[in-house]
Amino acid sequence: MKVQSTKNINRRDFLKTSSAMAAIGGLGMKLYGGEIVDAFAAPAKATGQDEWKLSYCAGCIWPFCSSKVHVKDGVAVELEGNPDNPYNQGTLCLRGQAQLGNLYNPYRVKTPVKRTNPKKGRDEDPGWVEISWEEAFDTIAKKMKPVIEKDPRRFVVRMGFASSLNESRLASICFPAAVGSPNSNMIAGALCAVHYTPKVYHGTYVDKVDLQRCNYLITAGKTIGPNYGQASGPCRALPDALERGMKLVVVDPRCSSEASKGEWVPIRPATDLAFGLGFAHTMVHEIGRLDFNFLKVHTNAPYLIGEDGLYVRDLETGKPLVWDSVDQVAKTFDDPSRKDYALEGKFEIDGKAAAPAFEKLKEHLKPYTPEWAEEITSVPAATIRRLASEFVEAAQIGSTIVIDGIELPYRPVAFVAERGVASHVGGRHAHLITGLISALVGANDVPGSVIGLYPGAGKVFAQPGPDGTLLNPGEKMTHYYKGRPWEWPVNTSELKGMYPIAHSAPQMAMKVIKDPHKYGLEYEFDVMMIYGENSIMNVADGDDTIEAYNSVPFTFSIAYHYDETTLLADIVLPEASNYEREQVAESHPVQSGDDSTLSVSGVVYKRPVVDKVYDSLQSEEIVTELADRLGILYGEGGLNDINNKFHSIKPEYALDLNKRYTFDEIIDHRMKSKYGPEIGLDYLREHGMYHVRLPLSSAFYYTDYPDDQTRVPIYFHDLYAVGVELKKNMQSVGLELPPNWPEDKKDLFWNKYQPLPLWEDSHLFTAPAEFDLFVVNWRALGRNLGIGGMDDNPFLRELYSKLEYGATCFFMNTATAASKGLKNGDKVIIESQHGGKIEGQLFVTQTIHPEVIGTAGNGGRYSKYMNPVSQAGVNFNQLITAKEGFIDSTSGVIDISARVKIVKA
Ligand SMILES: Nc1nc2c(c(=O)[nH]1)N[C@H]1C(S)=C(S)[C@@H](COP(=O)(O)OP(=O)(O)OC[C@H]3O[C@@H](n4cnc5c(=O)[nH]c(N)nc54)[C@H](O)[C@@H]3O)O[C@H]1N2
Ligand SMILES: Nc1nc2c(c(=O)[nH]1)N[C@H]1C(S)=C(S)[C@@H](COP(=O)(O)OP(=O)(O)OC[C@H]3O[C@@H](n4cnc5c(=O)[nH]c(N)nc54)[C@H](O)[C@@H]3O)O[C@H]1N2
Ligand SMILES: [Mo]
Repeated sequence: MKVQSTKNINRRDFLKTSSAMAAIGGLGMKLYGGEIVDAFAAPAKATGQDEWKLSYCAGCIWPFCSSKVHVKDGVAVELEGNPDNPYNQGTLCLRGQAQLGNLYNPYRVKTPVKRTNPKKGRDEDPGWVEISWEEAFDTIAKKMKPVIEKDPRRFVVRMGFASSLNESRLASICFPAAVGSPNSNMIAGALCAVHYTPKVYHGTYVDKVDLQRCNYLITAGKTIGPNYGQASGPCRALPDALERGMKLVVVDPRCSSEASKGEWVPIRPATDLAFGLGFAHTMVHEIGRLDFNFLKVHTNAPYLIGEDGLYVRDLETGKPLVWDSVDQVAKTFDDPSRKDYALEGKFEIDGKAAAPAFEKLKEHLKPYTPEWAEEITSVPAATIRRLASEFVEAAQIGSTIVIDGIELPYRPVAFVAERGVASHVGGRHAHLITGLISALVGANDVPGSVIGLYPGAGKVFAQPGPDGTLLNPGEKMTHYYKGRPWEWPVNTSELKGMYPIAHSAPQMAMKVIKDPHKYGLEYEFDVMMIYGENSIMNVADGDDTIEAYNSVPFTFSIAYHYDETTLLADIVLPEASNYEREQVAESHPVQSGDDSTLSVSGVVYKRPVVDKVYDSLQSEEIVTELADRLGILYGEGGLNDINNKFHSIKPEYALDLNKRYTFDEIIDHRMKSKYGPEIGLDYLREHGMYHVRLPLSSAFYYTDYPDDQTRVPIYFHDLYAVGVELKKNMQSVGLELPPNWPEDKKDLFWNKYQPLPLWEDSHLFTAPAEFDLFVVNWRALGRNLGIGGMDDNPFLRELYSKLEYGATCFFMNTATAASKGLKNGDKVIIESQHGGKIEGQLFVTQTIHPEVIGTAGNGGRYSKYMNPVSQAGVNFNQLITAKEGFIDSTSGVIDISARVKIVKA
């Protein structure tokens, strides 16, 4: 087959190509690829159509930038941002602008296919043969039926971010639930265990910064928008805040575009916990100016901790006790007779020693001086001291601000972290300590600080739990508080009982799929569904993933293009592309924002803007048909029932359990249930969106924090309690550690459950000396994930190589290069302590820490069936590992850094 590279085509040519492609859709197309010249041969049919259709982008995981699509003669020819949307206000980012490439991509899956080569592997050609949808559905149903009858757990789903762009989650979550399988593995999260800290401090799975009022912002291992060029809120709010005079401090091994607009604090990778400990030490032991009132009534600082590390509880009510420093007696945390809380001191309760959590924290922080932190992080002690005192100063402890007539604490500071901090061994503690530092000055869910996600929903997400600490029954991740239930024999592929508060653990599941009995399962896997995930390229130990996938007898993939995981499927089902889908997405401000969006939320809507270019279906249509054939669409526990429950559809709009719906009808039910009878399909079709602006004060959950009842931790009691429980459960079946966790790394497993973060050396600090550098990776502007077909899109690939300066190169510090006798442009090999190797070109720069090698994004895709432009760059993930002992035991996260050496190629 001849595949023509589209590497060099320019925009005009591409659009010509695209127009024609639509017109030839359905004609004798090649299974994949196709000569671009073919397309010119068949001009679009003139129908006189010339209109702008309302839609939204879905080119990244925050799919709520509204767009308009110019459609002429049945062909989408132009995209624009829709000014009516308060988030993107008429703009689209570069990825959004390139989405026509997603629609008219000749390398899409064009028709259902089956493989004819039974051998599966990196170099095996699947030998795709075109089949009808009927044959595809029939084959899959025949394979699945016996599984459902025998043991539905034998069905496993591997889904990634490309699946979650479809907010219905009908295929990725509801379908496996209707099958009755608990094995629905989310790929996203293996390298970004970022939800725990926002959950603990705000009750929502991510948080955001109030940039309109913040005066001093520290980000660590996180971009708050502009780094990946978001078109919605943050991209405008950050520059505005900087212009207003907000100070931005960026703690990162590399100087990102954001860092270049503020103070860059170069840090040795994976040492953020040490930085946080040194920072907190300075605040508590040297500055001593904290928000003591907030600590007393809104944190667990006064809770008495016993010798066992757990809360000391009132025997009668079971409530945690505090020490009333006036009455000199222990009382329950919410006793209305309290006069004052002791934060320090040592007490005796029922003959046993106890001390307030704050006392414990203070004692714990003592050895972690800035000098100690300097040794580990390479950040000078003087810098840590200066930043801590600037932070405390800027916090304006005690000040208030009136918003909507409500007087609220005003703390215009924020310390936020994300993937770069959280995704290391010890990363959960490192992330938590940023929340702790903010809490020490009361900068939690108040104006100017870090706040929860959904405006107006404080009452839902910041509810008081029985211990007085924040509990959030409003979202589906409540396991973070108490841990998922213990299971023995092991029930789930992700070992949820042994990693009860892990983010998501597709990398564990990959091992379990390969070797179920070794991990304590009593069953094997018979059928696998792949949907928009790439655990070969995006996670770690790709060859192990291939082996695991090969061990499942039958696999089907709902696919947009022939990505690497899809190459291992037996049947491939073509998915409609972004602009061919009917879909809704919830909009709410993320990461950061200003008053234009902070209290706005709603929904965006789209429907196909053109006729299907190829013979594809939406995933919702696919699984509805499958469920029907499998007899799991109707009745209690059927797909309709699960859909009702998953989206909490109100009874009056609930789907009839015995009716087959089209997906637009389902959208109508869901939207009316959520927004009222007026906001159904008709409304959304006319307007393309629905947004509600609430009073600004509703963005700050503090307004819903009852004193004494909605506390956040400065002592990670619940994390510790989960560990205590886990140890007990494991011991009850004779285990000291999960299967395969190395004996000599036992402490590394259990210490991550400590209530106060301990610094410990991970494998990054004990690697053989020849691996003298650290490697890091970050999201690139034109490729922050593989969704929206970013890797396969010639526009984006071209922009990516130009905009992200040196993007497909290895960044190395100028001084380091000189000391190694290397220069800009040299061909080099990076070899990891774990054995992986990648080859590329050196980019010598001062914008990276001297001990670090860095590379942006993820490339080097090897599927020969995708556009060849996707092969550019390197697959960073070959340098890291998902092996037990090298991951964080609490989050399950894979360390995104490794020690490496570099040699000239
Ligand atoms: N090197 C490196 N690795 C990373 C990251 C990184 O920054 N750098 N980020 C990590 C993080 S934080 C995450 S969350 C994960 C995400 O990892 P995944 O969840 O795997 O997400 P993606 O790569 O975005 O997309 C998955 C697959 O879907 C395909 N695809 C694209 N569009 C569509 C579509 O419309 N439909 C279907 N069915 N498939 C589609 C893509 O080609 C890709 O193969 O990656 C992690 N891996
Ligand atoms: N528009 C848009 N938004 C997105 C996404 C998207 O695809 N599109 N993806 C979403 C997803 S899945 C995720 S997980 C988040 C990720 O969001 P972020 O975590 O903000 O993104 P990254 O660029 O992956 O990594 C952040 C930074 O960590 C730095 N870093 C690496 N190692 C270390 C370290 O050891 N210490 C410190 N301090 N820094 C380090 C990197 O240099 C990089 O600058 O973004 C989400 N937001
Ligand atoms: Mo992620």
